[in-house]
Amino acid sequence: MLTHFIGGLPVAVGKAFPVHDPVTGALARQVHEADPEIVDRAVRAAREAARDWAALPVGERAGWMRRLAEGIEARFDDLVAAEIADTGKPLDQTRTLDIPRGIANFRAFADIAAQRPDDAFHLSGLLSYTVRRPLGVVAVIVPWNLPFLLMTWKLAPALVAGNTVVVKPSEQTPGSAAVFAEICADAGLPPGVVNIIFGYGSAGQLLVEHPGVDAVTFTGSTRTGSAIMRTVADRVTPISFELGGKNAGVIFEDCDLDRAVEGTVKSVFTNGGQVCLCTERLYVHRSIFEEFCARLAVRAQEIEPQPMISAEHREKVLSYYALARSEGAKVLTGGSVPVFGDHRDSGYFVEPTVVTGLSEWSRFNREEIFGPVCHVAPFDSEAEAIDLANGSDYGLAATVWTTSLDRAHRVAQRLEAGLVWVNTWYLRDLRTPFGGVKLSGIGREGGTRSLDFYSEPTTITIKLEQPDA
Ligand code: 6OD
Repeated sequence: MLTHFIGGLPVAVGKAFPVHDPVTGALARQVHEADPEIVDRAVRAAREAARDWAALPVGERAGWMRRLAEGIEARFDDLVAAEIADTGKPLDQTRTLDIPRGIANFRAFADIAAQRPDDAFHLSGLLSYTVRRPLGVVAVIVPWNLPFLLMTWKLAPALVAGNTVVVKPSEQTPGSAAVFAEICADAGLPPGVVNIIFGYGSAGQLLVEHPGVDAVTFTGSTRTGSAIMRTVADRVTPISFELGGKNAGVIFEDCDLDRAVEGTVKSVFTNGGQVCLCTERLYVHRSIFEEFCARLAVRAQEIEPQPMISAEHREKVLSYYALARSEGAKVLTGGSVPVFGDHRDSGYFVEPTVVTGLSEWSRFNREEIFGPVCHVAPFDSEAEAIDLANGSDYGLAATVWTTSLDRAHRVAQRLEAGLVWVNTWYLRDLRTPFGGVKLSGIGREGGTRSLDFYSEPTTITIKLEQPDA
């Protein structure tokens, strides 16, 4: 049974809750559920550790981040196994993306923090400079789609900036966080610097409303994000949110069609479409629309389906497939549940699906589905494509496929999204600002933006007396 990790120790308190294997639907593990007392213990442990951790020179904290990266390398196979057990992700993706990004996150933020200069401003007779202080205890609330990647993406900058943390992974994906707790303990990380509690959204709610929490970082749905905002509003707690997306892909007639099809296959279907950056709305120039649709549909049929995270999430995705049919969409491929004839038939799979013919105002084209599915629509001009792509309440990511350099810049700069990839998708430089506009989030993390969020500057201004001439 998985236990909480508080003050450097496993804590086996709380009733058990089940985690199911998405591939088969079978019970995979039991986990202790945090109650109010456990949440309080975790926040107190983090507060007790906060002063000494913040007092360490940044170079020493960076050294701890590098030791954690080494710990992840040493437990690589255990982390891969834990992540796959909870999510049903493909082995190859887990080995090349999810777990390596944990290592990269700790190394990148160690380097960025250790090398970061402080600000200094000189103005006749005045010298001002800033010192940055950590916020204190950060609540880190992690979703189920990229559990280890996103936990470490938040932990590394929060810790290196001098904060202590209480992490609440998704109830569906506690496994890699439990292995990470062992890595922290084995590395000898000071007790209380990292605390991990397990439970449902109710445990997350207890955590963010705890008065000992100084900041909240969250990746997940817009609905949960706005509930957290309401909870912390009275205490004016700093928040950093990366929320939902309804990301557009714009495919111009001058694109390299092979690259555009393959890149779009990745951007729609990676992780079963369960990445907030996945493309769900495609706009394709009318002159290549039929060919693009046909090729995308063929490639979608070749994809190995990946399970949805839960039976409930599968029902949600299937409800959009039904909606598309009820509104008269043309289903180019998929639209149903695959039949394997083996143990996977009791898992949470849906078919990779491509549809056309729906109105831009359909809920199918306006709401985040978070499954292996996209809608494809034609456009006639660059201006129309930009309007269509921007016609969303969300603004996280977009892709543009063109061989024209001018067009690439022109269009990318007019798209209302925090992230635009041109002729590629989800290639990351961890130093860049990362986050969304509109309903897709508040704030940016990444590089020094993360360190800015996880610390606050104090400006010190000194009047310099001028010697008499
Ligand atoms: O790659 C990242 O750093 C990141 N924050 C990815 C977020 C994916 C959301 O599903």
